Amino acid sequence: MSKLYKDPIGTAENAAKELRKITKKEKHDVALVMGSGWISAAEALGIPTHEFSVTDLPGFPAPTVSGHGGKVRSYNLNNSINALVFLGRTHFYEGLGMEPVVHAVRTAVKAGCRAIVLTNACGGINTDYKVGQPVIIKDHISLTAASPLIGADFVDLTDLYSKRLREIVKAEDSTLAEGVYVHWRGPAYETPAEIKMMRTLGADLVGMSTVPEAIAAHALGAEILAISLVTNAAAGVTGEKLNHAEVIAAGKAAADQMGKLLARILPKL
Ligand code: 8IG
Repeated sequence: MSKLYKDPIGTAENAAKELRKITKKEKHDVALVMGSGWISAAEALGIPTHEFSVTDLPGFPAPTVSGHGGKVRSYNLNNSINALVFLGRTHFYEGLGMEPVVHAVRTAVKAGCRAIVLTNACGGINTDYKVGQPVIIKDHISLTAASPLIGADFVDLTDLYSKRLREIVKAEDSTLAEGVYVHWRGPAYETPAEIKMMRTLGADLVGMSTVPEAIAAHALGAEILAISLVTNAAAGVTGEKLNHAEVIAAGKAAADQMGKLLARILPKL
């Protein structure tokens, strides 16, 4: 565990404390962050024991996503593991800084979670990828160069996207591809030239989330699994313009399959 991160204002610790109070669960084992397009996939996990607004916990900004965004659910899966599910997340492009972006995963780790599952919708840079395809993230490139860590906190990221967890998922579905994810600040999508640059750098996927959360949770000692859903071809790949409504539709169409996958793997992490 990173020695430098002290949760200086104690908000993650406080949020975990409040979570224990609300759920009456001393400990959660695994956490899931559901990105855009993934929120309805949570239905496959069954009936939660608790659902509440993320703003019921200290330190969370009000959600900007409509629908179920901004809700937190607690599940007891197979009568054995407690899963904490965040429906939606705060993004770096919102301009609130890094603290709110990583608050959910820090809260989860403080609540006892040893594994964190990060999901997102993203653009496909790799031309082999099809819209609606899930891809396991095996590594990342940070083009924001912004870190959630402050100070001389030299965390090793060699196995950031846990090989052990990736193997568990691939054992469940051997057809799943693995790729390198680029974190782009946004909120504007890339230009075609930027996508070409990213492909040259070795990237397969591009999105506006996940990377800060992975780093912050790993620095606190959690194991990370991250899965992207390709909801559009990246700029310049097809010649079509990028359209947010299309992204949402592709997410909805794949949500059922994604939910089933998550339900199968969560108890095994
Ligand atoms: I969904 O093409 C989704 N999120 N940066 N680029 C970036 N983020 C995305 C994209 C995309 N699609």
